[in-house]
Amino acid sequence: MAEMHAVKTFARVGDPRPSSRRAAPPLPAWLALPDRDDGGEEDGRAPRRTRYRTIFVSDVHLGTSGSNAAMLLDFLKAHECDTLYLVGDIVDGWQLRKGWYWPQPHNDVVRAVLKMAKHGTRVIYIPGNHDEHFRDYAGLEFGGIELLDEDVHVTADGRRLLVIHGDQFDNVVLYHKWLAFLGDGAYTLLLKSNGLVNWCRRRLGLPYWSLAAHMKKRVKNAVAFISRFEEVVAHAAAERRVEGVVCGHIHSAEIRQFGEITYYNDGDWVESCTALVEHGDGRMEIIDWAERDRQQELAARERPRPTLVTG
Ligand SMILES: [Mn+2]
Repeated sequence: MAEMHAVKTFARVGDPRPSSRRAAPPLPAWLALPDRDDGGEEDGRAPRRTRYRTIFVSDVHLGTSGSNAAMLLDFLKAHECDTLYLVGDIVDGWQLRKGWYWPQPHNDVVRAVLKMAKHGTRVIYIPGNHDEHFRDYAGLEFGGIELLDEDVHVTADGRRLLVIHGDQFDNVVLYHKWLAFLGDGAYTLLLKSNGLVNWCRRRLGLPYWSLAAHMKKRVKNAVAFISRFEEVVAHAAAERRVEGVVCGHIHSAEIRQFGEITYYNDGDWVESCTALVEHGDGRMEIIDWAERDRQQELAARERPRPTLVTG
């Protein structure tokens, strides 16, 4: 409403303001941040960091050439938080087994996370299907990083959010249409079957069968798949009697309401470069770090070149 009103005001006849100054919606804080070279590291000042209550990242796929590790490193260095959730597929164990690929930025990401843990950030690692080897260590702690199968995060405004990678729902998404006829018993069975199928594949030395990857390759209508996945995850959250769910897995950042349940997906650092953050008051937001990069690039191009001073 306020936006409409503003547009109306600017459209007034004889308005002396230049037409280029349209009433644009306010930029999100993460886009309006100072330039990276304003970090002040060179002249000894501590780099300016934005603080959030919680940061959620997933699907980094370290150990693969597709991982935007340098971008994530840049993101981590620009932020502070009380709790950092690593929501699965951080290290791609399946790819690493095929051939070792571990460039410096991948190492730097691991070091940055360990450093955060050392300096008081609570770091919780919830393994996904590509780093499911870590699932055997759930409940243990390594270098200040807690490994958990899943967690319930309580936001500053008291909402309980189930935090889970999301691959657990692959089979349910596949057989979604049947569910309407089969009911909750079959649903629970399907949830368990995914783990069982992939447990067997693992024993046989076969890689994880990812429905998400499979569907993206075969199905033209990925939108329908994503929307079905979101629905199924929200349904599972409702059964767990929480107010929302945070997941990753399908590489598609989103905040969406399904009845009483808020569905959050923190996206990925392969296809996009997104994270989910919780502000001090419990408000949640998706940060698009690649978009911020693009904006800074544009701003740098528009900035006048420094004039050469002689003498
Ligand atoms: Mn995954």
